[in-house]
Amino acid sequence: MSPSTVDTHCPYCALQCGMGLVALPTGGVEVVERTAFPVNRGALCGKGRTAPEVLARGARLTGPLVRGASGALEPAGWDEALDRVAEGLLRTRAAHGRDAVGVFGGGGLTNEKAYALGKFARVVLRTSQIDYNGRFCMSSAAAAHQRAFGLDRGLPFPLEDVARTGCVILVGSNLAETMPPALRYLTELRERGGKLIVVDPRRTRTAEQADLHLQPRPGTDLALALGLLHLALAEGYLDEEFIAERTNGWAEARPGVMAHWPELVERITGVPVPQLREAVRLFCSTPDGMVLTARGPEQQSKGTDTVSAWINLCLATGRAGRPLSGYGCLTGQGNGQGGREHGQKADQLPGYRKLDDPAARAHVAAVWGVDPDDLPAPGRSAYELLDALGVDVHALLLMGSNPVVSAPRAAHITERIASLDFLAVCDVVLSETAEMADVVLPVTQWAEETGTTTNLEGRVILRRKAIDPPPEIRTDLEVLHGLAARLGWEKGFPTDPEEVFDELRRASAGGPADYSGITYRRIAEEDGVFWPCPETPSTHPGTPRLFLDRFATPDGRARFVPVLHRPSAEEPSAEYPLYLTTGRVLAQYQSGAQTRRVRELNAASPGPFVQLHPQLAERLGVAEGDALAVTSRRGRAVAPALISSAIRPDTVFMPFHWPGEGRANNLTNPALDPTSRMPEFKVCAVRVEAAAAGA
Ligand SMILES: Nc1nc2c(c(=O)[nH]1)N[C@H]1C(S)=C(S)[C@@H](COP(=O)(O)OP(=O)(O)OC[C@H]3O[C@@H](n4cnc5c(=O)[nH]c(N)nc54)[C@H](O)[C@@H]3O)O[C@H]1N2
Ligand SMILES: Nc1nc2c(c(=O)[nH]1)N[C@H]1C(S)=C(S)[C@@H](COP(=O)(O)OP(=O)(O)OC[C@H]3O[C@@H](n4cnc5c(=O)[nH]c(N)nc54)[C@H](O)[C@@H]3O)O[C@H]1N2
Ligand code: SF4
Ligand SMILES: [Mo]
Repeated sequence: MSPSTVDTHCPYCALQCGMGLVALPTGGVEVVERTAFPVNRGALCGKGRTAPEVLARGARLTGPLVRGASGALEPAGWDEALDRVAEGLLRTRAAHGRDAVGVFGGGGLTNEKAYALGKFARVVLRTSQIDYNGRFCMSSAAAAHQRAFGLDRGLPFPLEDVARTGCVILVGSNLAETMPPALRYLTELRERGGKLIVVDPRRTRTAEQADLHLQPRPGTDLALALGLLHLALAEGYLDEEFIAERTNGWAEARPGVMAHWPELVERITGVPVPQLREAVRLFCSTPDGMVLTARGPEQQSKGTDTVSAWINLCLATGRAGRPLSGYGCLTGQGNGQGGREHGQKADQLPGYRKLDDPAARAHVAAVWGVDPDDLPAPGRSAYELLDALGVDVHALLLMGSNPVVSAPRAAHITERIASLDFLAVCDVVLSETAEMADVVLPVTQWAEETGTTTNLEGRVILRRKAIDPPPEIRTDLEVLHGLAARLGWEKGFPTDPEEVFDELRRASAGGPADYSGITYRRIAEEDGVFWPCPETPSTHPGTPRLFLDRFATPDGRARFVPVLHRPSAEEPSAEYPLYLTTGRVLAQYQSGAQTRRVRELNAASPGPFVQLHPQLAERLGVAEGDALAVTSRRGRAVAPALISSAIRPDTVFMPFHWPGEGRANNLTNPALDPTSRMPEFKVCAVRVEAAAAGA
């Protein structure tokens, strides 16, 4: 490797693949292999490889924009732009009170940014109204983790363990498209003789790798998990010793399991009983095993209970808290893990502390130099916050999300955003949400700044700056510093990421996600450090594997949560006879704000589509490529037909990466999980017809 190569990580998903960057004399960077980083060992998907294209002038914002007298966004200087934001926020606060000012963050922000944004909301704005897009991502798994284990770290073990266990049940993850380099671990698993079971209503590229593919109706994973546990019990696979020694609550959970006998579960899920039996045999006849979930089972109005049901299966069969065994959630965004730990969540303080815990308030207030009584109470969850815009919340500062495309019931949310008195957006590109802003603040990108993220394994890693940003661009930390100064906080918002990280370490010390022993230097020397990693002893190695001796509950035992299956908030009816489920394609990322600006990715995935089964296509009389109108109780979307026998005949699938008439979120149901407040992105009822007929 040449000395001018800078070791860093991809700007996109939670795998946070290691990559090298070489600065080009012509500006920009070239991506080179970084084989030493263990998670991806040099492999990258097309998104990571092409990320430098978004650094180009044509793709990105090149200076601040403010809405002028004509109503259009016009170039402005930084002082004018920041003054306008400060005025906008202050005017709303004066007119409607502190909680009328909202903040919306993102799981793609580095730990330093997420921490500074949460502090800015609580200390400078003193608003309770802050949440972030991670609520739309893994919040159900996080809530279920907390309930069962007393701690939420997506994977309680490194990914390398996945390759060495006996059997993996992968529930609603299409990682062959969403984290391609991670597929290697599943391939290795099978090469070593381990088994892979995939649960997905579609036969995805991931499902094609499986020894057994279960293809349930959308929204029925809860019944499926209960049914598998029922069979495990009936067939004598429970680990009574583990249940007795390391868990509580089995007696309460057992009746719900007994109530889900195989034939009932077949009726609910559509998965034939012999396949249920085969799954139990594969999972239970090896000495160790894992269940991994992703958005499929989690983005449901019962996502938390669903994940609890899968955790119960692990606990009852002794597949948790032991080497090469356990439950894990495959977190999604670049900093999906760290972004949920340091205070941009409505109910949270740094270090994964709770805002309603007096000791936590006292600790963090002392680090921040404020009175604990001045810290606000917990606020609204992401969808509820967006839904309150223009009603109770009249000004919004948005950093790192594009809800016009990605929020459920997006047409309604777009109206709510339009009804704000004031909107400021920090972004790297002019996203669909930024287009609606009063002030757009252009910020630096991954190759141009330093900061830490925490990958899906709980490994805290360092992204390093390789090149200088264009002169008119600032970092998110500089934006917060500039705004805080205008709102009376000259100090407390440093712009040096390492200084912010050192404060974060102190704020997290003693909390569940303790980073106090992690330093930039250690991360560099050790290829990342797994939290918790307390400062003392100074030799603390970090914690790659959690729960081996005890769970993080007060008595050290894991908790069964009694759960019962229930239908989705919306089931098919005569008027809306089909299931719609939504998700991702390989070449586009999230709202597409970044990847739609990359030539190669657009060529691979130029626009939305409706995936439907040949039988359904025939019944509807539609052919490949025909424009289809998909209608739900929220609205309508139009996109070409993609006919494929990989999907259930009762279900259609749309990716959500595009705005406009093909926007999948015109259709989705914002029914919320009662515990996690996760919207039901993965299930709603729709009608499908040739577009002309639906017009
Ligand atoms: N290419 C690409 N990669 C990404 C992203 C991206 O946008 N594009 N985003 C990143 C982020 S933030 C995330 S959260 C992850 C998401 O990663 P994944 O969870 O793998 O992605 P999804 O496509 O949302 O959903 C996964 C699968 O769930 C299935 N599914 C739908 N309904 C159900 C159901 O009811 N039950 C079950 N069991 N399965 C169901 C879908 O058919 C789909 O194949 O990907 C990350 N990586
Ligand atoms: N129908 C449907 N909808 C979904 C989902 C689904 O499966 N189905 N999945 C949901 C999930 S899991 C997620 S995570 C959300 C994601 O949806 P969004 O929250 O919209 O995520 P992104 O498109 O990644 O938006 C990030 C924005 O921040 C910008 N950005 C990137 N890095 C930075 C930075 O460092 N600083 C600043 N200031 N800006 C930055 C990007 O350019 C982009 O405009 O979508 C959710 N919506
Ligand atoms: S898998 Fe994720 S982290 Fe790795 S290169 Fe692709 S987008 Fe980047
Ligand atoms: Mo996500």
